[in-house]
Amino acid sequence: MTEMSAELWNSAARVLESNWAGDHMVPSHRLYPHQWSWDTAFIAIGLAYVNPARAWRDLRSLFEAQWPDGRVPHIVFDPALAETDYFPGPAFWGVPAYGTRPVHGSSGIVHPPLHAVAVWKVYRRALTHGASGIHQARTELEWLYPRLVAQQQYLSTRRDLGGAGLASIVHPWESGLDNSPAWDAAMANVPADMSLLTTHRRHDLDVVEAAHRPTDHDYARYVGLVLSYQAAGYSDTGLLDRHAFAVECPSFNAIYGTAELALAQIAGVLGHTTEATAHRERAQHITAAIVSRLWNPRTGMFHARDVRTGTLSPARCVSGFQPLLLPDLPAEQVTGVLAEMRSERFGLPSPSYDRTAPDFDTLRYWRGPVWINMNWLLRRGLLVHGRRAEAQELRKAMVRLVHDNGHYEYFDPDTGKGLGAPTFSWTAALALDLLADRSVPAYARAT
Ligand code: 2M8
Repeated sequence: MTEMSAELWNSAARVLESNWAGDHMVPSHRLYPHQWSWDTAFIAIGLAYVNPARAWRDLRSLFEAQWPDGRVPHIVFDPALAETDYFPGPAFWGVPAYGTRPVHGSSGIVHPPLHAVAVWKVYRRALTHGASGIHQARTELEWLYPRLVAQQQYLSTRRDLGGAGLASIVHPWESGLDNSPAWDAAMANVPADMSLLTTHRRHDLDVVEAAHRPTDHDYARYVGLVLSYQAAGYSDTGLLDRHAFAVECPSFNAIYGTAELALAQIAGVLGHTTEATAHRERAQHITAAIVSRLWNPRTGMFHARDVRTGTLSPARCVSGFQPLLLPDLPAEQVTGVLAEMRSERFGLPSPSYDRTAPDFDTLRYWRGPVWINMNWLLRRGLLVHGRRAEAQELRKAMVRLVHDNGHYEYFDPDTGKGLGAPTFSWTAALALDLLADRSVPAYARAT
């Protein structure tokens, strides 16, 4: 390891150590003090190198809060914290605690289902840890597998609002890419009742500059959408007729498809051969649906689809590259996405939004800054399609960015300056993985 790598490794391990909260990790103590769903997946991938027992504990903690209908909530609330430590907190969501873990309830919406991928990676890592590590990993795999399957089943049975085999998100928070321009067109139909912000106070602006966060206008809509979903007890039945936002996101669905591939590998290890085949077939169906519903041949990339109007968002966002994660993506789409990724609009590492768009914003959250998790997924997609040189270039760029600027939540795409939370868990965790893992995903295409 070079001196730079060793420094980065040690600082990343320290961030993860300081963000441990007893039985789960927090993304950041001040800004995000509870447990977040897809953060848990990214974090486990890196935590597996420095504390595998905690990686398993964190994943298990999240799934202990899974709802009876299979949904894995996007936030699980820590009972040791006050309502005012994060907005919207547990009382606002009004969800009971499911399962045995002593939590203060959860949110009612989901996050991208990256957990099967994380579980598979943590398991593979454990195989290098000797007999006791392997024994624990097998036990965890057996415990998690049916829960991961239930998570996918919730999405396929309750969230296929478009009826074509993709999962719809019903709140921008479900994408993990909160104020991405990908939702602007669909959000224009969502009423923004600004009076909601007089009764509900934002906590994020006490911690981070307003110019780096979503606007009040965005938050009024976010709150309104939760109230709308909550009105029928977070039921998905008839949602299209009564809820103002339903979108098929290319990143969410690419992860949804990739999860089936990871589940196929887990099912194989557990001896569920027929199920493994069914998972692989489902991944193929999801891939085909992404291509037929979200590809725009004129832009040469994937776009979010508004299920209520049947239209594709015009915005070019980094989420539109993520179907590269899928090994069966046809050559036309692979070539198109790679060309767009290398164009002057993006580059490596890719910003979250088209640099040439008039409203590209180098500071405002998911509307321009570079995010490590998105670029980590892009690197994985490049490896899946045998693009080793570009994957290596991206790996080096990410390592350099985090080393030089710190384990920030996101980065100014022009200067590299760190933005948002300064000791952010998934940035640290993925830095560890980038330093350690030069491998190619098992189902990568042969080159
Ligand atoms: C951000 O989202 C939360 C709401 O869930 C927020 O802004 O308060 C997003 O970046 C999301 O992707 C992430 O999981 C979460 C915690 O890191 O923060």
